[in-house]
Amino acid sequence: MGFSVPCSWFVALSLLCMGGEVWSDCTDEGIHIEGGSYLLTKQLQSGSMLIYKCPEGYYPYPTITRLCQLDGSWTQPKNSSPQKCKMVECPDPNVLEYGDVFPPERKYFVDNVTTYECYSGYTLRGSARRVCLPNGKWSGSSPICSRDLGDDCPDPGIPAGASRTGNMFGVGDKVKYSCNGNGLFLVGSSERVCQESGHWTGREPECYYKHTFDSPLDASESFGSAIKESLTTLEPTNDTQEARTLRISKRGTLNIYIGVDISESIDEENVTAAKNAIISLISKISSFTVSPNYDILFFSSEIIKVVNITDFLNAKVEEFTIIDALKNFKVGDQNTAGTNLKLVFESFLSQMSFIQERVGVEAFKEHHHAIILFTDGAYNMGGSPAPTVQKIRNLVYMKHITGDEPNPRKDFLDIYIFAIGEEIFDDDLQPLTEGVGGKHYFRLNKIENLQKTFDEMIDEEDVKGLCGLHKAYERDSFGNKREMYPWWAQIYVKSGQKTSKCLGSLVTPRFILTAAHCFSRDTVAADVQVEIDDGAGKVKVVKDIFPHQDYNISARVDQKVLEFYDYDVALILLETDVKISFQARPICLPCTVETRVALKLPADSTCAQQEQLLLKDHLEKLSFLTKDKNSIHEKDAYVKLGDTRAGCIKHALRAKTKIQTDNPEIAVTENFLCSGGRTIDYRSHIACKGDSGGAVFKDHEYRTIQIAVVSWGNKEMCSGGGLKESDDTSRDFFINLFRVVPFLKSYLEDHKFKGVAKLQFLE
Ligand SMILES: *[C@@H]1O[C@H](CO)[C@@H](O)[C@H](O)[C@H]1NC(C)=O
Ligand SMILES: *[C@@H]1O[C@H](CO)[C@@H](O)[C@H](O)[C@H]1NC(C)=O
Ligand SMILES: *[C@@H]1O[C@H](CO)[C@@H](O)[C@H](O)[C@H]1NC(C)=O
Ligand SMILES: *[C@@H]1O[C@H](CO)[C@@H](O)[C@H](O)[C@H]1NC(C)=O
Ligand SMILES: CC(=O)N[C@H]1CO[C@H](CO)[C@@H](O)[C@@H]1O
Repeated sequence: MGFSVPCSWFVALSLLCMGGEVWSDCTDEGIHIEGGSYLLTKQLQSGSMLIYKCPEGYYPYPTITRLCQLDGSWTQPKNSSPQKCKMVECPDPNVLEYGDVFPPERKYFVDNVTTYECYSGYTLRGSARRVCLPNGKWSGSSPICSRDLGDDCPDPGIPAGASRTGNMFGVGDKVKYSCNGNGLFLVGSSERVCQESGHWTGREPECYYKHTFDSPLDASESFGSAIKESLTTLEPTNDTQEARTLRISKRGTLNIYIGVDISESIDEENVTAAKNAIISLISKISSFTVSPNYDILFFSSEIIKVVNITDFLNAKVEEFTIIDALKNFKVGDQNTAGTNLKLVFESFLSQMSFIQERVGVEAFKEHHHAIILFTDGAYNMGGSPAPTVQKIRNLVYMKHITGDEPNPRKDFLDIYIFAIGEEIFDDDLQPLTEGVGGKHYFRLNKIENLQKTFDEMIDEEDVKGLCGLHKAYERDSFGNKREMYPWWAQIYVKSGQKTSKCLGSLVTPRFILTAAHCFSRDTVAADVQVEIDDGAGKVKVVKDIFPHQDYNISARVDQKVLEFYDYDVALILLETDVKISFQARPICLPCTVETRVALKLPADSTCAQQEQLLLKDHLEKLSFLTKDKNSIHEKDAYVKLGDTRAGCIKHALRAKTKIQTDNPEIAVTENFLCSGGRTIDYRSHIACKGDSGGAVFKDHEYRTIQIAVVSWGNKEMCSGGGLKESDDTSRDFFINLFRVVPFLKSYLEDHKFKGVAKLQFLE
């Protein structure tokens, strides 16, 4: 060859060795496949990749891809049998101990059904019936026949296709797995140790063929639980607690490094699909309470940095900035020939070293690192990435860990690899994964499955408990925006022939918070109807209503306040729980433990600290909602605090029909927040009649915290409702929830209501 780059068999896979010289073309002779089809990446030119395709349930055999070589010949698979589509096989289930497998066969193919029975005296765990699936895996879970012999750990069983050494299941005992037979390789933990907790380390390994793939559901379940474990902020309640559950301590930082292969082996149109999958991943991660730092790059023979993690050290980087950077990325003139996986790890390593230098060694100890790589693993430049991965381990573990040596820092590094491509280099890729617990190596045969994996990754069930969690953008086209404001409720109150409307907010699955003035003294539960569309019926039956005990509209008539709205809050108790989902979820309330966690305040922080954080400036921008026909809109409320408050509340006196005193503080007590007015810089919206009782809220990252309740205004400016802007003197008054905590606590925390979920308030 006319140039000096050494060409290994690996390099022969790429275009790199072709230089600019003219080479002979290949022919289409003898390349067809029985029962399938093929495609060519560059017709019959040298360097073209031939990719065989088979219908579902079949795989190309003996090879998946062939390359048109420089001399005009196609690479030949080692096995010279004619190319055809073979039926997908599942690994041998006849490895069951103390039980029988029906039917006993030598091989099992797609749709074959097996059933399992244990010998007498043994009980079955796992699936009694399994079906061989088109992705080469058995449905369900491994059957295990075991007898209770008082072992510390349960019998870990033997996965299909594998054999196990080690039959002792006491604390410290070790079992080892390998896969039997031709073409099978092990994915997952090859070794598991029985722990004091009665659990085995790691996760049951699996035996894969080259034609075995993870379904998006498999991948999302295992990746989702692994990533969730590192994302959920778990606070150390007990310092002697096992270190594993403390992946991110209060001060902890999560750094996520993402690398996407765009070399020719993963074809170009799929880059968009990969980008969308990453956007989906980032949005999923952001639905947790932790906001990680990201480093995102695309790579081939060179790397293209899209998001630089060092930017996060200087300032907060918003999620949309990251997403925009990803969306705007285009594969341009970059040299996409060749793959340098080593360079990718070197880049991540240098970023880690940079972070360590910047934050210092002590603070770096609190940094958790997760590398997520998407590639087929066909690196052909730069050499093996393994030594660089070792350097990353040494850096994060803060020492060189060998063999079975205990590693107290093992929870601080995870390397996940999503192997995607027509032909995957498992032997090179799998050893690069790192981390304890969940699975770290995934094989996906289609890039679409990547997006599905992340879409399904975090189950709504998993984040059910989180108050105020919401999506940042409207996802449905009906304009009902439930996913943005999952806590909003519509309230109808009947009074004789008339029905009036208020808004409210879901604060626990059973309670709605609203304004007391929505009800009259005679209102009973049967007059009230709550609508909140949780997917299980829109209309909710009301069991009881509880206005604040000090609410009394005529309490200050003698002081010339004809309508006095202090303590204008009420709680509505529903007959049954609202079904919690992304469409219906409680908002966070002040002075609760949940809000403390959402605000990432320390465990010993106070209610006053929450207030300072949420209402800190002399002007604080809050929001509230209005309903207009069938859609809801967000309104701005600039609340005047500190020295600007007096100037705001004096306009209360304009409400002549309600207030005839000349001292505004008699009508507007300290319990009210004041909003409205306009300047060059801002303009509040004005509350309309139907907005009463609605939440006045503020978002903190992905959580919404209710700060006040819409109570009354000094001017009637919007009979029709909708988004009306304030004029110079229009003002709205909201009940500040920080002033009515004892009321909230008495209903939401105390044990008055059997079977109703309680909130935990701060001391
Ligand atoms: C398993 O599947 C193969 C291929 O479809 C079929 O020929 C065979 O009869 C099946 N065996 C059983 C026990 O269903
Ligand atoms: C912490 O956990 C350990 C082990 O579970 C227990 O023995 C100890 O009493 C706990 N300490 C506190 C303060 O709860
Ligand atoms: C990332 O940013 C740091 C410092 O801001 C810089 O030194 C480094 O070169 C950047 N990395 C890349 C790959 O652009
Ligand atoms: C409301 O306040 C007025 C004036 O102080 C008082 O007469 C009345 O009894 C109060 N109503 C209730 C229900 O407490
Ligand atoms: C690896 C992979 O998923 N390749 C896909 C790239 O995009 C084309 C066209 O959309 C698909 O046919 C390939 O399967």
